Amino acid sequence: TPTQPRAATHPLAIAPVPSPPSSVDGFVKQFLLNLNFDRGVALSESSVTDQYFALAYTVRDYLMARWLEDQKRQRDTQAKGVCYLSAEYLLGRQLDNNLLASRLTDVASEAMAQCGIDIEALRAEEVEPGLGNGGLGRLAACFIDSLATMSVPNIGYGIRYEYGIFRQTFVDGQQVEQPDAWLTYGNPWEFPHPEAAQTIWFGGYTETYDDGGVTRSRWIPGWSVVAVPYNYMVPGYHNGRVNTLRLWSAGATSSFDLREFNSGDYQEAVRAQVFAENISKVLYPEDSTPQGKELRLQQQYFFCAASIRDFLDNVLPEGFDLERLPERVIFQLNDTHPVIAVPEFMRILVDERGMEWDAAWALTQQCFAYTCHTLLPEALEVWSVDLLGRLLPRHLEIIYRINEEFLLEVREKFGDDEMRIRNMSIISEFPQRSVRMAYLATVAGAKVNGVAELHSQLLRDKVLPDFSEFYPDKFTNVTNGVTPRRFIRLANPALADLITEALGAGWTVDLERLRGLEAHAEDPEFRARFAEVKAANKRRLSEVLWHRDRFEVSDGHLLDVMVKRLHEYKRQMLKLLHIVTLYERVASGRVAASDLTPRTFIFGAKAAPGYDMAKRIIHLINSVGSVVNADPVLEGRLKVLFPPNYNVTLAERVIPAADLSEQISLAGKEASGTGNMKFALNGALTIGTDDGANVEIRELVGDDNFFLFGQTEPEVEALWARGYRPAEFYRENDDLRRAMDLIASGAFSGGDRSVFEPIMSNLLYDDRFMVLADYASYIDAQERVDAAYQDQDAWTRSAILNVARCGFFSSDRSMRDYIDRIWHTPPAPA
Ligand code: RUG
Repeated sequence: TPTQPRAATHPLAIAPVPSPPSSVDGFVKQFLLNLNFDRGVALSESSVTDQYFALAYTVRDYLMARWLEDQKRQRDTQAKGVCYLSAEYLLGRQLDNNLLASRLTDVASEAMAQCGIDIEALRAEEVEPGLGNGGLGRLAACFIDSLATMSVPNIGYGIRYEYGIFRQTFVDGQQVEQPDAWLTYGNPWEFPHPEAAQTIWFGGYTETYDDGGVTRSRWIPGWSVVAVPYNYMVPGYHNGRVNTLRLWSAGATSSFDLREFNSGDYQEAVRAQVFAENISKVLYPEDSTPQGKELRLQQQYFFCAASIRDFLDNVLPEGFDLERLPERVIFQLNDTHPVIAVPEFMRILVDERGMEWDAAWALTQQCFAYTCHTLLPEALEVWSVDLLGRLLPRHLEIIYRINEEFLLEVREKFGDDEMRIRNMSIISEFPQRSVRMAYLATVAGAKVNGVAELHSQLLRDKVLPDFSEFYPDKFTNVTNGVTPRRFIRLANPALADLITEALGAGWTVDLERLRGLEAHAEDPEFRARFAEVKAANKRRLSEVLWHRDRFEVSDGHLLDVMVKRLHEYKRQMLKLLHIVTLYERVASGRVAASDLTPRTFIFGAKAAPGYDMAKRIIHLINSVGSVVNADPVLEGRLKVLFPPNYNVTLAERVIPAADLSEQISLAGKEASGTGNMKFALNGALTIGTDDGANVEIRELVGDDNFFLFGQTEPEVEALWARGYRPAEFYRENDDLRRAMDLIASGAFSGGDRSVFEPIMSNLLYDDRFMVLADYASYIDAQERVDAAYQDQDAWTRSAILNVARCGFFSSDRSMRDYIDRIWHTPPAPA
């Protein structure tokens, strides 16, 4: 396959705009230049879209010199860097982030004002790139932000999906998915390089041949597509560094068959193009539930192959000694999605570069590391041998050989324990012969990490126990984190200002400094100001929701928020049973409405389109909301709001306004969670189980500032072992029975008892995630919440302590941990 000619050692092209900070006049000039020359319009004739694009181009212009410098520096120094391989990047809007990073926020606002433009309208114009499903994709976006901020050389590699995560609408309370056509008006943040396209091959067969007396195998592929790189700037915060995110878009090798076209068969003429473009057409809307679809495997191989080749051919200098690769790069596998990169890397080394197998394998085991993000067995990807062999026959051979040699080592260490061999084999035999990608990643990776202490421990002890015994030093933990730039500075400017006033600048890149707020928590004046920030954020959210969905957030309500993907293990049903319980108590006259703590419940959740139970639960939440919101018996003291299409943009408004953060998964099911961190850092108190990173949040903020409930993971295990019969909990708890009976009676479905029957019988007779077992404890914890909320000042103190003690959850700290424990990549010198 042809490789692109490398750009020679030409002098660095300096962008025409000086680096910031700059004058407002200079900014206006550049903006007008872009409006005129890139959009082709005069200011007086320009649309909001034109103005948004011109503004984005102007920000880009200011970042450009830095970006080019960084690319040159990375080429010149060849310092060790991280190639982050991730099928998802849930970036959120770029404009504000890039303005903030480059210190241009104020200059840009003033410049727009001088042009008679309201910058808020331009902000609202940006379509968020939804190239991820939830936590996993958002984590990748936080990580690349932190790496740039910490001056660590990094290329993020992924897929430029033409359609991101679907846009969710509700019709009669039920989820309807609309395509997310985020590229309709173009994307000012990307730099396409069709001239640097790679050819990616699939299919065909393998054959052996004699190579000077050695029998080797080679791949004769059957068909190909091209991978076109699109580069995105990833600016560090206030450090003048700009890393690169490179997303691949698929196209046909030859787009058009003129003969077919001339003969009148238009469809056939473009068939190859349509087929090829399908590969990067849509993001799979799954989270924690893999879909064994051929197209998904094609996507995975497509971006991994393009990325590895890009790194070897274009990023490394010509003639680079591959033996030294571990000094130069680490490929971090974000979950199992990019694990096919491992056999691809081996194939290139052995088949294309003629390296001996053992040497190639030794390199692979130093150049890859694997992050696991789940504990759900069904979320660990497997590919049938049949499919893999058809799509990537040479890779399957390589995987077989890796497995064969690995199992020999296992036999050496553990003897001929056939059961263990079968359990550890990368190839599983049941229910069909398939490749266990998590096992392959574990064998290949220099390190394997989980994403929170508890998760890493369970990963070692429960999910991969044989492997952790075999490789005792391979397993480690890196607790997730979130970027304080987006999730405090941008999302919560009022809090950010208050913190800066109290602690001085610097905390944004050194979040442990938030500890300094502990002292301020004792200051009544500071508490009053903190409470005013929260109240203002609620008002701001109320405006957003009114504008967006015609929802009203009532003054003085406790804002109780559960936003995350809809999954049974996350237990939105438990939250709903709490709401129905409160409602039922009042509706039945056992409790007076005036005795309720006024609460507004906010849900945000997308369900995978093929996940029926999750979609039914969405329907139920909306149905309960319709009834509760309309029933005068509650005197407006309970409100259930479910704004559709929860995304990063909405998160940035909801999280800073929240009082209570719902993190209520069954213990042992949520690997980490990252929403939990965002809420705590914005001064919401958590009601949560001892699961994922909740455990670490609680340890840090203290039991007094956290509402713990539910079984621990060992208790869950013990209950399964004893035999869990959810119906017993239903029978024995009056509140629970009444709430469930009310739902079953059709009270939320216009009298139709069948609509939600599948949810009810699932809870009663199966309840995999022990909603009923944790119900009593949850209701009890919610009563503690109500009581605590009565004392507003004490609540605010707890909220401040949450902020003060959660600096640990900065993604900068996560990056430091990856660097120390896994990557060993020093920051690039200035
Ligand atoms: O479900 C996990 C979250 O617990 C975690 O916080 C996040 C980032 O590590 O990843 C989520 N995840 C896991 N998303 N997809 C998977 C499938 O493995």
